[in-house]
Amino acid sequence: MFLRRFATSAIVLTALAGWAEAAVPHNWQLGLQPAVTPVMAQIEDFHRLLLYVITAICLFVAALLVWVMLRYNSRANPVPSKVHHNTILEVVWTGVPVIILVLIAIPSFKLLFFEADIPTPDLTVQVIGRQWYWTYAFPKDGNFQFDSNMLTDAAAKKAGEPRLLGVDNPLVVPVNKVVEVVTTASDVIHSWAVPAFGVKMDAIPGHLNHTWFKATRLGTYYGQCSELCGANHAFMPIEVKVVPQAEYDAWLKAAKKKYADIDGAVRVAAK
Ligand SMILES: [Cu+2]
Repeated sequence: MFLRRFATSAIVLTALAGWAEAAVPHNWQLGLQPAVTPVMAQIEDFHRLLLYVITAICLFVAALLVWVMLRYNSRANPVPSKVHHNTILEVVWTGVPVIILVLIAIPSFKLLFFEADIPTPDLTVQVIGRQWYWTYAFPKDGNFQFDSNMLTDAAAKKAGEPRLLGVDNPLVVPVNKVVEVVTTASDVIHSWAVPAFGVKMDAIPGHLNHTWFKATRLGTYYGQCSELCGANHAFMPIEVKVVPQAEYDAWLKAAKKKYADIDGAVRVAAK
């Protein structure tokens, strides 16, 4: 009864938390940001599954502890048992955790392979981490690149952007398209992470890492550098606008012209 009530309130809390959230973190937020990509949806499911498993295990261990304290304290049980070995019990308490871990490993590996297996991309974006901003390059779509810097508090307020998350030049991608993300860095290791996409990929100098996302909902999504990279690590946010294809095409056309003169290391890295 208690367990069922606990599970119900956990589900209600999770649902409420999901309902109340937008694409930015909130005070008193419970749970993850709502999933916007198939990968994040699966991460959410896996996260929920693990939450139920660990809740059950914690309750079971706590109940055992309470039972031992009440039943076998010196007053309730003045003559202690001399039993020091029980083969069946040892086999069970070794075997059951092994079975639980193997059962958890199956969906875990499925998810890992789903993330690692990049579908045929509709577009490729190269993400270059720098101290302390991001450069986005489109090596296949016109070979241009631009820098994305955090807005100051005043500029963010004026633009209606969230503080410490809004940037001057956000990355723009079309909705429902597979975006291949190739990460690298020009100085130290950074990490490009957008929670709503379920994406977190290290950006390492002299190395190309690949990942992908397919955003299925329009909107603006935020993330942050997730690898400690120096003094301004906390001030190189990520902003991605997911827009309809037509809007993306218009942005791409304008961006090619706007950023045509900007040159950089991308040509070397892109080929
Ligand atoms: Cu960083």
